[in-house]
Amino acid sequence: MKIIKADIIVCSPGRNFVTLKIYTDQGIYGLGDATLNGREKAVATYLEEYCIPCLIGKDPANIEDIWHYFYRGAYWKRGPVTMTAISAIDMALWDIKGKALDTPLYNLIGGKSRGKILVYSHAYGKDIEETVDVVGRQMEEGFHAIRAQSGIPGIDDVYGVSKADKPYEPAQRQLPKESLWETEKYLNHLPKLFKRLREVHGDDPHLLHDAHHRCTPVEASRLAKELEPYHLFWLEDPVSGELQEGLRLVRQHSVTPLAIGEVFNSIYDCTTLMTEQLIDYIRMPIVHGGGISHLLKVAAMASIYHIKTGFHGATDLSPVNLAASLHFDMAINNFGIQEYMPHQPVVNEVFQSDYYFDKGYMVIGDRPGLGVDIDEKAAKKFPYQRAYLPVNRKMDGTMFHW
Ligand code: KDG
Ligand code: MG
Repeated sequence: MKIIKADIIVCSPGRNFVTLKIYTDQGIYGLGDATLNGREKAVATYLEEYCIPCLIGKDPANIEDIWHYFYRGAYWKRGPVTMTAISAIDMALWDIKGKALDTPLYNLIGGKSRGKILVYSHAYGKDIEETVDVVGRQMEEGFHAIRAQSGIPGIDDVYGVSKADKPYEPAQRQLPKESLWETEKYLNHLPKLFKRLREVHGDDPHLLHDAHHRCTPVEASRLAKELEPYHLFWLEDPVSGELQEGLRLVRQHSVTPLAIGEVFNSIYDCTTLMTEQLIDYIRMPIVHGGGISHLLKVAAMASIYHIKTGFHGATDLSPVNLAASLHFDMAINNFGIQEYMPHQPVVNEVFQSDYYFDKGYMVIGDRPGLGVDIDEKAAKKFPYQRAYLPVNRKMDGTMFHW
């Protein structure tokens, strides 16, 4: 089999998505998600200008060799743009292999390790009581694991909380929105939220929280320690992860489980975290972490250190990535949990998938490959629109992590 052509489909059904479609001389094609929120065209150009010309004529069966061709062969290794492009190629090649062998992806990477995939939802409210109510509603919908974020008195714009009466979507079709932040207010507020959640909803639901890279190690240590009585499933991104050693302090001071990695893009971003057992869950998604081939290595290394996966799954990762993630979650032994933020219904006009939510779990079908397709005619109805994630400043104007 030979690769004869590859197209990039950039569309915006409610939000931007970049999809790579690789065609073979035997009529089989494969899809890969290449969406990097707020930097979509950078990945599309990298693929178009540098990767696709080198793909033509290659045998799509040689996934490992092609991965290294683009990783080692580029000389300029790693980085989110490059790794998202490599991830998209890798996903598309696994999709082709599954279709060629007429078997679902999970079968190619170990078969079924479980029957269904535990997912967590997003609950948020303008204040503690509203968040507590939303968590209750999601428990009634069947979720066993729920991420809780709430508005904070004195902070106008809080990560993970939608002010408008519509689903949370941080990327906006305007120049970056500037938010203002004060960590001290957040640290004082958060334990009150989780105290109330346990009072009202008891011990059963798995509760998660995303600190979204906002704390220093000592602030994160205080937070993780004060949250201990409420037994979180995980505290996510307690510190910014560029300095892996920053997690040491948090670990020394608390037994709250820690998750990190949604902005990582290679195994080298988390080797210290794994070998020193500084985390409990690794969140690098397939779309930004080097694809299925690289994540298999990350998951294998994680398993040695009792670390489980908890793939990023926000709505800026397309249904192609979600399908690949669910197959992966199904196959590996050290799967932990999958983030699940349902896409807006309009997204289903463009992408057709066979996964579905059932009583707190995702279930996948047995279509060959990733089991997801794209309707290119429908995609054309939703042209790309430039959008940015917000930026964040401290109250005095200093630039801060978002
Ligand atoms: O594009 C950025 C979002 O994907 C991110 O802010 C979402 O932190 C996130 C999460 O945990 O889903
Ligand atoms: Mg996050």
